[in-house]
Amino acid sequence: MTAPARALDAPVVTASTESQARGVVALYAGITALVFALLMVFGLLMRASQAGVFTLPPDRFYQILTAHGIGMVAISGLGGAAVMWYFLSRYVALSRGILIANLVFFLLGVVLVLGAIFIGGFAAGWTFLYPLPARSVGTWSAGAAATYLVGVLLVGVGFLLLFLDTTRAIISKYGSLGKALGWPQAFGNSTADPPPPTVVASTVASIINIPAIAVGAVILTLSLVNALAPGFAVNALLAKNLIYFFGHVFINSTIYMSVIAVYEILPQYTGRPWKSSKPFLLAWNATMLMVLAVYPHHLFMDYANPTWANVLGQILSYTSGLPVLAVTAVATLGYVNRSGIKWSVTAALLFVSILGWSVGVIPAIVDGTIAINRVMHNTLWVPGHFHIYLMLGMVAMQFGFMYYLASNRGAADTALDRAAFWMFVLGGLAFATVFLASGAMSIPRRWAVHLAPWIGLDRLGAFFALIVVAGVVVFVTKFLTRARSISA
Ligand code: HEM
Ligand SMILES: [Cu+2]
Repeated sequence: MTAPARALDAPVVTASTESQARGVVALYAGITALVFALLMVFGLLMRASQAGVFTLPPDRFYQILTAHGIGMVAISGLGGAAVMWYFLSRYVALSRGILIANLVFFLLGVVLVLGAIFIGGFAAGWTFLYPLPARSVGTWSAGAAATYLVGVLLVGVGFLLLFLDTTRAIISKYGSLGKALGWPQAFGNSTADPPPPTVVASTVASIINIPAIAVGAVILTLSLVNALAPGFAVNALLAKNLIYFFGHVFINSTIYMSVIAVYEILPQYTGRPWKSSKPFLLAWNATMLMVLAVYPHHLFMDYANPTWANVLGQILSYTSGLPVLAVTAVATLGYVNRSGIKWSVTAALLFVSILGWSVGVIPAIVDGTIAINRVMHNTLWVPGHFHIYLMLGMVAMQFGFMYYLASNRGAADTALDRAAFWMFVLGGLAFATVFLASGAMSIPRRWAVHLAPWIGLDRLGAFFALIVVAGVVVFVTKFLTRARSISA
């Protein structure tokens, strides 16, 4: 490359390419906003049906459950990629073509997945647990299962391209992944400036997703063959290991991409730039390794899985996400404390996202304990914990990013925005707490039909879900009315 020498952290894109790319990022964010709202309405429908407000036929319920699960996971990836790309492109030269290609794969995949579910009746859950896709007992056809699997595969291919591109761009700028992870500063005594937090987080998200998506593609392909030629069998325990390695890493990486919004935007409010301190670098490196090995916590009920793997799953459940969360939470409090911060909706969403992530990890750790998991595993405790850190953590980061984009275009916060913020935060916390309480009462998860004694909590859950949805509709409307000017 013969580009002129430039300071390591100087922007590498010109103003015009930046505004073109910003258009694609705004499109990503706009689609993310809309899909979040739609899938939350799906969630509300499920909760209202469990509550007996109206009745979804069970087959429809499981279709919606499948769509809500796979849709939320995929769209979180898209929204996370938007945050990562927007900020990472300030430091390294990313390919706009790949950004567009990922979106095309995504949309094609979504069409297939939606068709498989709502036309084909596929309802095996987003985790397409082997051999369920091929054993529908007549509920859906092999063609529907195959369509779903191919759709998810297409989405995966798009993301794989994107992460290969971020990896390529990072290596070509920093020389090696180790340097982009700050190894010389973390483990050596280099006094050179460490890579900025955005680069560190993006490097981790890219590194962990490449094997995760590759493994996902393997099991999707094997399941596809099994759906079309049932004589071809796969070891079910191996299949489950592959699926959860992929699923755990991918969904966690959405948090690691989205938290970049906190690193980049909050300093604009506090006036204190976020630094890659030594603990910060060590934490990200530690989490990168642990997140790859913690997934056996999804297999505690699989007694045939090797005990050592499950023990590893338990221990790492206590430690895997903690380093990054701890350095981020402590630094957030430190940066915000006495900074004279002005609490716009953007800043408030980003701040709350760190609280939501922190709070959600506590019931997650409880569930990651084998002795407790034996009791709680298939209860609503599980959706209870992940709705906290996904909705009040990761999704809050992404909406914070959207408010940031909109307010950069002069959109002032209104009283309605502030009301929506509180509806989202308080409604979301209450909604998830009802799940936790239901789990503590051993109410099972993934049941379309609930027994009479559970209905009271279900109604409460549906009521709080409605509040969240109302808040999110405000968020989304605000962003979409501004999105066109962001891309201009
Ligand atoms: C208003 C917001 C939301 C509502 C009302 C809602 C509602 C629900 C309900 C009722 C379930 C099924 C619980 C059961 O097993 O009985 C569920 C599952 C789930 N939700 Fe949500 N949800 C919301 C937001 C989110 C968000 C933001 C995410 C992720 C970004 C998410 C991801 C999931 C996942 C992965 C499942 C598990 C699906 C499965 O068991 O296969 N949800 N949600
Ligand atoms: Cu997990």
